[in-house]
Amino acid sequence: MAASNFTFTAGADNFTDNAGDTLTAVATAANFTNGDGPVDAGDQNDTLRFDGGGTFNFSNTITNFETILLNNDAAYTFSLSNPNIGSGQTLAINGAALTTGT
Ligand SMILES: [Ca+2]
Ligand SMILES: [Ca+2]
Repeated sequence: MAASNFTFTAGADNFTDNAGDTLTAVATAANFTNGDGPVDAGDQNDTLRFDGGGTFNFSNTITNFETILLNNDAAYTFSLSNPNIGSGQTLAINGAALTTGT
């Protein structure tokens, strides 16, 4: 099983991960935008990592990620839609980096 990495850019990003790869995609508030998608992480346990907080609106076409990793101690707001998580799938949010109480 190979590991692959992708970093979102300021422009419109679209890609499909290779079958069998475990993907880590890195996003920030500046480069994860409404214009992004389709982004299909495909099979395996794939991670969408957010470096820094912000407000993130997921496109309907961002699919097949299993984990959202909040990589910094910051405030995050997410808007997801049904197609982001396929039938019978789960999406875990890892907030271990969040250490500031509110
Ligand atoms: Ca982008
Ligand atoms: Ca996946």
